[in-house]
Amino acid sequence: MKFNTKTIHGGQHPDPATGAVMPPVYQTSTFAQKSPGVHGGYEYSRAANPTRTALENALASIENGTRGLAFSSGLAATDCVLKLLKPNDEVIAMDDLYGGTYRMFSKIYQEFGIKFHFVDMNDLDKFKSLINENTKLVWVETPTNPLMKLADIEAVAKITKEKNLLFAVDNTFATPYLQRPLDMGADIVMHSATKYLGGHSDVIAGALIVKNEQLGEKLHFAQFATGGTLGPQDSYLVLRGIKTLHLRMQRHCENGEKVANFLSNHPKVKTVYYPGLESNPFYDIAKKQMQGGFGGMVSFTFESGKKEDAIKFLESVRVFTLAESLGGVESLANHPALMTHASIPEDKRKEIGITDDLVRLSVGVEDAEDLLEDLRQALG
Ligand code: P1T
Repeated sequence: MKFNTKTIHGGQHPDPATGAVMPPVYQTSTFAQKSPGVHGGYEYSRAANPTRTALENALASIENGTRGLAFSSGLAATDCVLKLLKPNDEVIAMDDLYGGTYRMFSKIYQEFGIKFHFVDMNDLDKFKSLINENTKLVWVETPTNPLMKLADIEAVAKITKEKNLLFAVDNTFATPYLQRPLDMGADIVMHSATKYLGGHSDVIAGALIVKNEQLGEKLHFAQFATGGTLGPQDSYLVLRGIKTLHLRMQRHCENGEKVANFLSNHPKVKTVYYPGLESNPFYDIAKKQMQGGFGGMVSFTFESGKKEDAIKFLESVRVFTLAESLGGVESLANHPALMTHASIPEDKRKEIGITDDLVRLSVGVEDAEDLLEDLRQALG
């Protein structure tokens, strides 16, 4: 089955009780049993719920995995992976990450005795030099939030396989429409399903997808035992979103490219971060591992380098909405240093390039003309 068909039919069956084409929202916490322990596959909704199962099957299908797990947020999904670790274990993570992921690693799990190294995964020698007998997990976002850096998934996977390390890829920005990390050697794909998978800015959700069934069992055990599962109503919303993922992503990519080109030619704009620009240092990796476009996320800085110019721009947009989050049908604009990445200490932010004049755009699926006109007027 091709990807665009999988978004609609992958792992889906009409409801066995009624033939309903979309799974009903099984809004129940528990299921009647015939005799203690004898039931039809469902006992308690923290363990499994049929609406969540339908979503989890769709997730496994679109990422070419065997097992999908749906969580109450993207961070709950990440948290579940970290629960596979023990004190003294070490993690090597990409140096540019969503601020909340960095906060979880550095403020929660570091306190539990897990050591984190943050490195640019494009420096493979540096990456290899950090691996020791305690290293257990490699964590990569590609493209990264907010600087749109890429890691070569196949190259990293070659090393993690040799060294027997778990390799997780946060595929939130690319989505499986553009990139399928499990096919490139990653062990775990993670999503903030709040974003493109849900697609309509109306749900907080997360996902993990794996190929290896044993690993899937371990993750399901950690999820069931600690409780970060997604409710049936929200599972339904994400499943509905996935049905149009390919249509939305096609337009996100077209509009993203137009916005990136427009900004690249604007005299007030200094640097545009978009993997689809030929001038982008990650363009070759993007061509290799992202198929069918480069996504709808675009970040940029101002020629003046001034924070005030970024703020003025963000206060002036009219079609774009100034808000956290991304990946919905509507265009959003964000100031990473003051908003999504404020939890990263200032010196760290500056070191990796999250400057005070950096603006991040989530380019939606509106008419591109209206988006460009809005950017033109807001840039002044
Ligand atoms: O918000 P939540 O669903 O818990 O997902 C966390 C998360 C994980 N990974 C990436 C790449 C993300 O972008 C996010 C959430 N990001 C935002 C809310 C944001 O505006 O960047």
